[in-house]
Amino acid sequence: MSAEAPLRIGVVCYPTVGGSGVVATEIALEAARRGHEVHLLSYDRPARLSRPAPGLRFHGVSVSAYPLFRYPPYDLALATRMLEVQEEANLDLFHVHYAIPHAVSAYLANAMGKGQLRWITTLHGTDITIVGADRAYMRPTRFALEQSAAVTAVSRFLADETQLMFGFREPLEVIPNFVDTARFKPGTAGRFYDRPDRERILVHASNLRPVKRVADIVRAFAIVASRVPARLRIAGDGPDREHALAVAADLGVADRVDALGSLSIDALEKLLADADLFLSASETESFGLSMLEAMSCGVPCVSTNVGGVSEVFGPTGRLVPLADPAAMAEAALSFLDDAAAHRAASAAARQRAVDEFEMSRVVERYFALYDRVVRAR
Ligand code: GMT
Repeated sequence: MSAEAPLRIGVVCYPTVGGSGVVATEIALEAARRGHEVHLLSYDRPARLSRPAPGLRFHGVSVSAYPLFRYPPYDLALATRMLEVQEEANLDLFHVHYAIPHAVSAYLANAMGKGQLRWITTLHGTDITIVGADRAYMRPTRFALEQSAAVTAVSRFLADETQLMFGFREPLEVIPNFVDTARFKPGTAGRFYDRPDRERILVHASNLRPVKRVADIVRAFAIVASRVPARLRIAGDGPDREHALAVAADLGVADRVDALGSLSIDALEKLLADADLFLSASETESFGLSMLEAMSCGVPCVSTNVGGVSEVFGPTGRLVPLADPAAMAEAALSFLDDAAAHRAASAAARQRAVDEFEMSRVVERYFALYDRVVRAR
């Protein structure tokens, strides 16, 4: 079979705005554009699957709300749906994103289907660094990874963590996340030094979970805003939204913080394209997809020096210690108080996104892997 032969591919992911769902959906859409038959399974339509796409079918997975089930068994419902789709479409392979519980559901579907399924598992982050390290999930996750036809990780950091924390000894390919640099590109509105009010637009985009430490971003922003005209735009929604807004009120910057909620991809592109700086204060970040999208828009990034972020930044952006909003503010001001430094950082960020993480080139590596897995049957 040649790399170009159309395949029948099942993709399993979480549908939320989080990066793994974005990566999975973009791969699925690209596979469909290239003529493969794609079946995408999730409990909801993924955020980036806003329009119907020829060649791609969405299969919803529903879990019944039986009163006895304090914890509805999604992994069982997913395994059943995977096997049904396998039988109906005679898939060549599944590609599951985020190990828990997707890889375990794949194993179960395969066992029920007497060995019909092959699946590739892509590790994204907390499936290894936080959730996977929980004793309750560790053994089934490691087992399902060992049974996968191939396992990939989105950064070297995550691959190393998987080997270290899981004692995982099988081959593990690093395929980084990617960005469509034609969509995520610098805007036409110019940067702060082009605007009459010289207001600096700082952005953050995430699912606002505790791991993102959004309050640290607000604290860093308050320092920045005490030195230069500035506004913070927060995209996304999650459990720490109210806390972040309360910190903004305590620090007297509530009127300069916009909590925008979940955005469509078009709105996110516009937000990033017109921004001056992206801030990330995460406790851990295996990759940091929204930062890559910001870089692609020519937006310099400042992030905590955690996980795989340095692999994404390369020589661009600035890394600061965890839980140090003052250091984050100083790093931010090094770009926001110096137009020449900002121009250089903006160009370097865009260049790195184009050179290292352009979607079509990275996705090609997944298709090569699909081909290898199918050939090895
Ligand atoms: O692992 C998570 O927290 C969720 C996951 C997701 O579904 O968004 O995020 C991870 O995967 C992204 C896509 O590969 C990465 O860009 C994020 O860095 C990673 N998050 C963490 O490691 C905290």
